[in-house]
Amino acid sequence: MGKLTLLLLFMAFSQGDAAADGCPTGWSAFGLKCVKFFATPLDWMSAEKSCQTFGGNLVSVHSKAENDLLLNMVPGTTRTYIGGHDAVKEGQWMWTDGSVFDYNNWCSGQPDNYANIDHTLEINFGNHCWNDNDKQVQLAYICERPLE
Ligand SMILES: [Ca+2]
Ligand SMILES: [Ca+2]
Repeated sequence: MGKLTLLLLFMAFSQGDAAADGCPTGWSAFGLKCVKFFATPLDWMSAEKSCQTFGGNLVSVHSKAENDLLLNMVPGTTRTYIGGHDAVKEGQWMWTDGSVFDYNNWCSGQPDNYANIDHTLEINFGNHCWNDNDKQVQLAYICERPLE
């Protein structure tokens, strides 16, 4: 790359609309990440791909405090995807961002692998707990991206 190209790249990064908390406008600080709720329903894979366009993934959750923060972003009873799945191996839950699956808030009786097609994770089911769901169902979703 030429010096001018590098300079333009530097300016592009420098002039981003990052807020004081290190997150772009419309995104909220969430530990060492930024998160945003997207109301337009998508199937789970399309939701993950949408998050990837922002350099992120569907959000992962690692504590009750984080789970509560996310639930506060979700309007009312809106069912909402996050990044958990057991699509690789039944019953082996993983996060799309590669972090360890070390916390859960499953609803009573869930995950039930209903009809053997429930392999993706929604966060605001029933009494605001987690459900494994059919990935084709279109739901709202929450993305995460790194701090800037
Ligand atoms: Ca499953
Ligand atoms: Ca289920």
